[in-house]
Amino acid sequence: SADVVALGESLGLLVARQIGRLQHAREMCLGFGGAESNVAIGVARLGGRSAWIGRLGADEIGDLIVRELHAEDVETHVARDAEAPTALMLKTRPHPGASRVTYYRAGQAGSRLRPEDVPADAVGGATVLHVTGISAGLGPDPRAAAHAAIDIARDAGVLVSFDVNHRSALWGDPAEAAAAYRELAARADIVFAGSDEAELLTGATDTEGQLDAVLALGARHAVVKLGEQGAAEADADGTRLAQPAYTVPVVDTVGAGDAFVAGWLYELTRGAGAAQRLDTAAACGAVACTGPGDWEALPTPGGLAALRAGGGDPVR
Ligand code: KDG
Repeated sequence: SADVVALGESLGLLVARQIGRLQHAREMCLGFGGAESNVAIGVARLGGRSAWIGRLGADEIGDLIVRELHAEDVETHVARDAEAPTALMLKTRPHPGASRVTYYRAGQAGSRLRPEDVPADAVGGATVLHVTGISAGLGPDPRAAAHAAIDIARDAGVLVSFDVNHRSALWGDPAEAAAAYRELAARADIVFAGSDEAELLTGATDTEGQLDAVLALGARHAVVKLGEQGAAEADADGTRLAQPAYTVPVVDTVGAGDAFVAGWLYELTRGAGAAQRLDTAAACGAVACTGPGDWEALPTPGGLAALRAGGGDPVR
């Protein structure tokens, strides 16, 4: 069974080759992404055992996602949907250094994930279940599936990890999003959030206040990701740590937050303490920024060693 089981939506990804508006794009590169499968790939790249639970269309984009996850040694538990296609996201660079994502996901297969799609054995046999706020935003069925997976995990003594992963495009009223996130965070042992997401979740504007508020929700570990400022963690046992960021040449920051989570969870499953978890998380987040794509630049142990040695190509 897997150490880390991640549940969520993965989507086909089309990236425009040229700078400019989507309507002027003529060549697109095909791949895939997904916050939760990014985490599963990150754990597998480090040598951990990971699995991904999701719903995909009975189509070739779905086949591509399953094939790529298998190629990355991620175990898959996938419901194939005969009535709805796999979701897509189109990424453009309107101008150098900026990126814009257009989602075609409403009503697609990932939004039809439901509790019956959750394999109880895969969740119950894991060390950690990872879910995100995206599932809550996709609709009532994926939200219920996330809660069903948490029910199984908590009954089986499996740790629950929750990353807010706020996607404003999925929500009308941010207050509705915040309420849904609080419901999930209150059931999690580990809560991850970026600074803005932590403010949405807790109402606190400073990192220390955000960490305290997340612990007050019942989490054992509260982690606020601060991008170039690193990260901060507060644990129910009184541990409080700040982690500086690693400096790397940045190519693409999409997926860095998921890489951070992958490194943190991987170390947790190996029994590492807070300092080691945060350092590996920050290193993974940094290395993930050194190449294009949502998951392609996720580090191997060699990549982490190269980064920590202060040189070399951090990915190979
Ligand atoms: O964190 C990266 C994800 O955002 C990306 O891979 C796609 O899951 C995705 C989303 O909802 O944006």
